[in-house]
Amino acid sequence: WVRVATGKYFSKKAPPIMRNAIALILGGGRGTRLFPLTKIRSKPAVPLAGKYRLIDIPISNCINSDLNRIYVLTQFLSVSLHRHIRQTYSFDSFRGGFVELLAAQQTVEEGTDWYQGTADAVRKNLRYVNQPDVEHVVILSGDQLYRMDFRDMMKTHVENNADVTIAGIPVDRKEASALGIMKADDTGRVTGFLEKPQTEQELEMVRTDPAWIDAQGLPSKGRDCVASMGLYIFNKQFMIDLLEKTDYEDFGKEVFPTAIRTRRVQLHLFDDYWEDIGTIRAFYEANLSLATKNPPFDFRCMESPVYSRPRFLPPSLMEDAKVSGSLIADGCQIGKGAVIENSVIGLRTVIGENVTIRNSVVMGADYIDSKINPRAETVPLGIGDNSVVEGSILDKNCRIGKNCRVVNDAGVENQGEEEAVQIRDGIPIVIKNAELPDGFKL
Ligand code: ADQ
Ligand code: ADP
Repeated sequence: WVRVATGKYFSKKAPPIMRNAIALILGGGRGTRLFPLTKIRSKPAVPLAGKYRLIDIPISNCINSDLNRIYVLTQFLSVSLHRHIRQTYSFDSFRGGFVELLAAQQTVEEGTDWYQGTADAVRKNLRYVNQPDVEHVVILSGDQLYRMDFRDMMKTHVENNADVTIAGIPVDRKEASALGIMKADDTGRVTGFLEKPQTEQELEMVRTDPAWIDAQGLPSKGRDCVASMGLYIFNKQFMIDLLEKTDYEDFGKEVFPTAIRTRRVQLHLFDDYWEDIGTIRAFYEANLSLATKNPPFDFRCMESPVYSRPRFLPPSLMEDAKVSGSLIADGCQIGKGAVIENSVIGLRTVIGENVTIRNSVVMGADYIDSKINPRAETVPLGIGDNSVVEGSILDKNCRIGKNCRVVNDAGVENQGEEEAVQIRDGIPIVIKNAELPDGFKL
């Protein structure tokens, strides 16, 4: 033990548990499930909760877990993502650390193919993993909303001498077909893993007795499946050997079902809010759930904040609006008579007079329309007077005219590929930079 000037004691023998770990965040495949939000940007750059981006969630979890060496794997590199990372995540030289983007399109040596799957994406970047002081590789998904201290998971991994540890959450069997489902023995060793079981028979093979979950100290509440959360800790050497000797493309489909037979694959149980927001419907619902009194995920957490780019925007101005159950980000201007209910209103949104916005996610704008040199020929940025927006997503920099109606009145499920307004999972989406003329009706 060493006594330092502050009077606190530090043990030289107990290095921080994350010292030899790096994180790889899987920032997205082709991004088709979030299309058209991913039409002109990579998935990690998709705006979330009015002022963040998807990538801020896993990066913040890493930083709050003492994990400061972070790579983000993405299929294509947008200028905005690069700028966001560079301007937000710079570490001081005493603490050290970095957030580095690795884009598929830029890896010439490993071939010009896009990453085929999650394991393939990691394989193509093994040279960053294979550093002398790296012992553990933490692999994370880029499209989930949750708060987790990865030090707890690392503890499970190290104490069990595992080759790989998978974070798992109890779920209802209704959700099982969209997730990797595993079962474990009493020591937490994973003995069965099936990616997205579709039939009753498959489900039976990996089903967990709710009593087993209760016995682990988590209330099962009848849930009889343990789902992989898509978060893994690998021993570096095991991972390198495995990926170099096989051509497995996917962790869930190929790596785990075989690894459990010969290696120690450990389960780390977690039971708190965790949501995969990789589809339009899930993304929409997760955003709206934040605009409630007791949100399932609380951004207001002093101990473990979510970081994002500081922007120095002015507070939002509301003239005489009726706002209920909504998040209003900085720099907005909301006109007289506006009604905003259960919605997320993003940075710099301009809302005209008597506008109604219900159950909608409005992402805001990247800039404020210039008052000095307004572009007279275009519809002004924001939502024009008397317009109605319901149950919709408005991507950034939308120009919606006066007396418009963006509501899925006809109940269409999916529509459009190129249009300014498209429908996915029943949700109208006004794409980025779209301009809707006065009187537009969906
Ligand atoms: P899915 O989410 O269906 O299931 P996948 O499509 O492989 O799996 O995506 C996992 C993560 O990796 C996502 O964040 C995705 O954006 C990203 N990703 C996918 N392909 C990529 C690529 N080529 N390059 C970079 N990033 C890529 C997975 C597991 C399940 C588990 C769920 C939990 O396979 O077992 O239950 O996650 O959400
Ligand atoms: P998105 O990925 O959401 O489509 P953009 O490429 O439009 O994003 O960039 C959005 C962010 O970048 C905004 O926060 C905006 O303020 C900032 N930004 C845009 N242009 C510039 C610029 N030229 N210099 C610095 N920041 C910029």
